Amino acid sequence: MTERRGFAPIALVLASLLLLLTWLGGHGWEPTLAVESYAVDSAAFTARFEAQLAAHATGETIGTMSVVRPPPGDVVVRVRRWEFSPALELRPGQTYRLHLLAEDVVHSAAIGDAEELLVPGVVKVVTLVTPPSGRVRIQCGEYCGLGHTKMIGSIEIVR
Ligand SMILES: [Cu+2]
Repeated sequence: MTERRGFAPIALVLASLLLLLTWLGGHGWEPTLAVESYAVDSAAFTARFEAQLAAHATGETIGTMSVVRPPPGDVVVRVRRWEFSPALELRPGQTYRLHLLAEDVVHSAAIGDAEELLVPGVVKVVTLVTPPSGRVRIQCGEYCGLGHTKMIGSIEIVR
């Protein structure tokens, strides 16, 4: 008898666990935040930025920002008040290495639940395996002035 009464709470716990796992499954995609970083001089970085723009810009813009559709692999992202540039269109289920450089002051790149501090002069490389669809939210998590709260990058997943 005691065992039977004990069943209801256990079933409830199991059901809750199942719900939790289902919920987690729905949020299963997580970015891999790399731990790689290297020093760079800004002229060299700008040259890479411009080369990427020349090779992979779609011709579209979002506001004043160019939209770039780079192939999987290395992607150059310039971070400054108050933008992550360029706007990116990435393919689903591919691996990209975002080379992020803060050009003016300290910023950060918050992607998912993780965050990388960005200090001028040092590139942080974030490895990103893209989700099947939707957008990847990247925003600044380090107060950097008036436009900080609107400093959100545009990464759209396109086929
Ligand atoms: Cu900021």
